[in-house]
Amino acid sequence: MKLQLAFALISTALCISCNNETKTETTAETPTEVKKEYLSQPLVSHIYTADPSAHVFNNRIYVYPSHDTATGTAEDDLGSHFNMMDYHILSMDSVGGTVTDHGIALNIKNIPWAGRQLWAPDAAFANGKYYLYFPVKDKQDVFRMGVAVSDKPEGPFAAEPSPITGSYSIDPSVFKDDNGDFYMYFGGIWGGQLQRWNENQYDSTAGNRKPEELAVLPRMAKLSKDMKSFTESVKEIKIVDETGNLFTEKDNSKRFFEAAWVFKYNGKYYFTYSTGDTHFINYAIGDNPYGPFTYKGIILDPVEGWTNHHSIIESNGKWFLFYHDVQLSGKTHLRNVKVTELKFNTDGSIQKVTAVK
Ligand code: FUB
Repeated sequence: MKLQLAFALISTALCISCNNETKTETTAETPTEVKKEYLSQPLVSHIYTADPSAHVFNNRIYVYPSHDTATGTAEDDLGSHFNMMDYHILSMDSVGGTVTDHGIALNIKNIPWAGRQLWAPDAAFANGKYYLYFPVKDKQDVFRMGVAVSDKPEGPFAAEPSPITGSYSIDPSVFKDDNGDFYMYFGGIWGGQLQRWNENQYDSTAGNRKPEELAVLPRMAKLSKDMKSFTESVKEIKIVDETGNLFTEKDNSKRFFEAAWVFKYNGKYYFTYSTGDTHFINYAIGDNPYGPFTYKGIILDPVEGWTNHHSIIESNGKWFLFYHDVQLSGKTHLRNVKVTELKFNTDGSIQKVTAVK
């Protein structure tokens, strides 16, 4: 705890020169034990960014992150301090190249049904348009998924007047299968409210699962051709162990928490996700987009900060893991996105990444 605090004070001081959103000066003593070795450096340091959803559009890498801001909202277990107001899209011609911030792509004030907290987005290209998918609490404080449309990958995006019918919770992630079908994977427990949704019905009194109970499952639905609605009712996705059993809530280093991301490798579907309170990014493999997915292991060890959220893409024959940590601020809600190469073994398993030592 003491060590974490010291880290926070030092990095806040460093950030004064690189970010106009953190202004608090500090005169902390410099302890010797806080030296960290980072695998990668932040993609940008003039704003705080998190939850990077990366895609290759028109031979360029676009990153759709959350835009973290210091709004002064008090921290609580439901994540109220993650009080984001807009999105900025980042792009680069290749990993390691100059990163462009394209400015505000969508502001919460231009989403008619939105209440508060613009969380982790994703994007897709279809019908000659770019679609930005985002979770935000509606005016009743229930998370829903919205969609906004643009002619350009970097926006600006125009939000549809209402949320996607039947959508709920957080962290939309849109996967395009080889046959052109799109699926949205989503959900997040605790502050993401997924535990309140059973059989697609909302119960504001439903609490977190008890340790012996089956863990809450992530959700998915196929997207319609218009990319603005679901073609089917929302379904649960099974993540099972090698013997086919579902995880219980006490298996919290393996069960789903939030940050779903799906990709295909050698004909197999990889469902990847964060374990939240144990801070891992894990993966499970299946034979079709609906699962079940069999748990295989850890992709990314805990990073600095409470949340762990990622995306995985192939670009120019290499695979990359986009992730975030709190190197610039030391504060859990002021994060910075990063990228590193991801390597597969010949049997399709993934070589685990440790991003900080
Ligand atoms: O950025 C807000 C929330 O924090 C995201 O929706 C979660 O995945 C976690 O990263």
